[in-house]
Amino acid sequence: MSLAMVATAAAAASMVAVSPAVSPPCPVALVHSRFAPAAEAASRTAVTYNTKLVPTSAMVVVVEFLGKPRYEHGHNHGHQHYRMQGEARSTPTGTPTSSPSPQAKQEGTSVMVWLHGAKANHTFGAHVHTKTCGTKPDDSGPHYQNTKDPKQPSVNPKYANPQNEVWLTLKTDSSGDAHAMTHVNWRFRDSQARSFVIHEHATATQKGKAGVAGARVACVKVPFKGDK
Ligand SMILES: [Cu+2]
Repeated sequence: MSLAMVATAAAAASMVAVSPAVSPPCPVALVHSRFAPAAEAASRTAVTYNTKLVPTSAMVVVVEFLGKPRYEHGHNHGHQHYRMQGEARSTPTGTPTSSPSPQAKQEGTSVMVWLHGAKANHTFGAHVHTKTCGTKPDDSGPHYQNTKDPKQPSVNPKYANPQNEVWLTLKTDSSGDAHAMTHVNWRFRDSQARSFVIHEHATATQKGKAGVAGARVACVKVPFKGDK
């Protein structure tokens, strides 16, 4: 192989590496933290309000990425394997684009969460909230909604539902570990979704109670991003 051919092959390989078909999407927000006592909220990324359910030894990872994963069903162990399928971050010629195409925008947003070392065999409801975490559980404000319910607090299933808000269910195993992800068909408005809140039980869906999941037991500061 001539030197020129080697160079061409290397260039081709590097172009394959940036092709959206084979590279995972870049996370637009990624937080990895241990939970601190709520009193330290000003300086810490993740805080707990209930150390029986989420001890300070527990850890959390929250990842937001644009686009959606492609599911691949695994064999018979009840969970899904997935491969991330990103949106175009560059044109086929490798030239960076200034904004995602309308097609890419339609692919929405995915949020993945790993919880490690929380109360074992417990089901937590969790959502993206509008404000950042504080020393008090309510400091994180209401749920982030793509279409805002004019009536707040929003318990109307028309607005308080997992397509208009970001909901996850974290069901821990016997070691207190859980993993969950969700996908919505829209992008966050920048700086308007600032925390990931873990609640004491699963999220209700019925009228008058939609989106309610009990006390806020822990909070993670996440700078969720939209298109900009
Ligand atoms: Cu919530």
